[in-house]
Amino acid sequence: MNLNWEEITHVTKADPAKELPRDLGILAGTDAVMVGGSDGVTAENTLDTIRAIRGSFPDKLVFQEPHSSDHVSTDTIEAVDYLAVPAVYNGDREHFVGKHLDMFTEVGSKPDEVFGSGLPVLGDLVAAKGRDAVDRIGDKIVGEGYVVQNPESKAAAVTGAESPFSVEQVVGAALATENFYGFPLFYLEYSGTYGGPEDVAAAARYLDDAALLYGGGIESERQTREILDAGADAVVVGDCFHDDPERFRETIPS
Ligand code: 1GP
Repeated sequence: MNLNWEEITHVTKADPAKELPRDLGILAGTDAVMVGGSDGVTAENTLDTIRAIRGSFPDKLVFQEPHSSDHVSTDTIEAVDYLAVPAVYNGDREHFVGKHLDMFTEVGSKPDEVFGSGLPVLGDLVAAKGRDAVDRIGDKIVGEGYVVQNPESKAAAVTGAESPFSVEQVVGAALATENFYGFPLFYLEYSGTYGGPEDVAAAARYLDDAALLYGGGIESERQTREILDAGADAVVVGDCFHDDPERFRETIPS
């Protein structure tokens, strides 16, 4: 992965199931866009969203954050810079490990279905093509160690994250992200509510290599600053982008 988080402090999360703001010019000051959501997302609406963003900002860094392999297609993979794939530490088995194994099982054993070459595959050829397919997406996949801290959120309902982590557990998850799982990203997800700087400050003290992202309830530059000052590499702003584009502008640090 070749991402420089020194240059990324503000990330916009665009939900493909929601309408985009009429004026996409508001994205000018954001450093990256992450396309993904928990409900009503398909590969088609994901691709439409990616294309709309690319139409206004061809060089904007764009991630797809799929919550299911159904959201991913050859076209979405080609259209984005990176696929950010969450592994939810306080979620159910499916959302921590199950979906990832399923994804690699599919890519390894049915590369044509994933990449659509149309060639018949048998025996060793399957293995060769499976490895090739993984090589093709390997450079794009960014694993995210993920903690969902708002049990009332849709993200928590979808991932089975019923219990938020204590600060000590957040620290443990940050340490495991960097020292055991080797994910390049650690994401504190307060989706829909502002969680404040406490978890961020605790996690930041233990992360040297993994980038620390905070998302949830950010509606002002003051909140953005508070989270960045606590040690996050970047804030992620979602709802406000769709619901209140004028306010969204104010979340971008000047
Ligand atoms: C959601 O972390 C993002 O996945 C952003 O949260 O929608 O509350 O801004 P909000």
